[in-house]
Amino acid sequence: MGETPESPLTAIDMIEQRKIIHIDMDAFYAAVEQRDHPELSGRPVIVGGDPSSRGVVATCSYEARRFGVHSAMPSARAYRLCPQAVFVRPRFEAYRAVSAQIRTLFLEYTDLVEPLSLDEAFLDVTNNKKQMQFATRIAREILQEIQKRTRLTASAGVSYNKFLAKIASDVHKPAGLTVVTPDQAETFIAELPVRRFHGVGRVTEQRLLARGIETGAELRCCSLEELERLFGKSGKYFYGIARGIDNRPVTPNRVRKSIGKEDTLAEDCADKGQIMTIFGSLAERVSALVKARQTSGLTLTLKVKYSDFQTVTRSHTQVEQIEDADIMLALAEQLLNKTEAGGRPVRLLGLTVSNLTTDIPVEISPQLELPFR
Ligand code: TTP
Repeated sequence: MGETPESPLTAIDMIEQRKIIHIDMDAFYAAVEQRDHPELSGRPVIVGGDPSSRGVVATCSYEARRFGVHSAMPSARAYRLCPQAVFVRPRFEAYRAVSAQIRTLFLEYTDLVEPLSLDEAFLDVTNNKKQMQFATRIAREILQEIQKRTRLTASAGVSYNKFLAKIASDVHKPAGLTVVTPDQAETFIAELPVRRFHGVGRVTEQRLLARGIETGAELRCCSLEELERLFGKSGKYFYGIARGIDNRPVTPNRVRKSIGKEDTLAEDCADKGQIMTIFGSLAERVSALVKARQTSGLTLTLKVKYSDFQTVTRSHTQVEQIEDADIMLALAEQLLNKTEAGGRPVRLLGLTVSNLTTDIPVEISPQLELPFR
């Protein structure tokens, strides 16, 4: 175990069964706010941007979810759905502190801890420091201990691979524990709507639905060739997970795949000159980050979100390393010409360098890319 075999279709899961736990804190930022401000408990709480701005919702309490409010929704819309909600600004320091507490706890069980964000991690407890036999028992103990140490609740998924553990943790939220055993996996996956599969975003979902593929059972009917035609390299991954196979190891030190920045504009903009000025500033910032990490990349990706929220990306890959702002800006201009920006007003612009030439460990940080203005 530990190494990813060449093909995800080699059923390592069946040969040497692993014990994987996925832990995810419940309504994380909102729960921390309710804990620290008891007058907010039991009330709809929305953490994120101010409703009078163009900001978005980072998350909200379960009381607010009943009104249809959810993450990434414009705060102004959240306010219309739930005017009685209390809007609060995120306090990342508080969230980081909790994140450190739960991480310390996880490390008491295993060193194979892979954080996905501040409030979420995979643990491989196949061989654990407490010599405990049952992963379910470990998960239950961890949930209790999280509650004791942080006065917050979390949910857990237990299974034999990451894919299943992650989906399972979402099944009985909040404060839930869900186990998917190898015998249950086939039925569990067959009934899942494809949107719940990790890695299926809105675009992929639409492509699958357009082909009449709505559930795991239907995904399983697709041949490997068909899935590779549809999704390129990811085709193999989808083929595997439809069969309950996911050999990805729990990797404690994930490496960063890209370095980028994006800006939501204060107002929609259709002026190409102004758009290039913003790319100038983005290029400066991305270049500074790339240099600070002593790396460079071979691919530059430009992102444009039009005022109707449609998002497009354009990429360029070259053999020379990309690290200087002026090179990024020149490439950005070429890429921008392949979009409709200017002709169509834009609301967000982004620039990302990927194909990095050195391994940079991921530092887990809050999702700052969302505008909290
Ligand atoms: P999630 O784990 O996706 O959500 P959650 O913990 O708020 O709620 P759930 O109980 O359904 O898991 O995200 C963790 C935190 O990350 C969340 O509290 C706020 C932040 N976040 C954003 O800032 N923007 C986003 O779009 C999302 C999805 C999360």
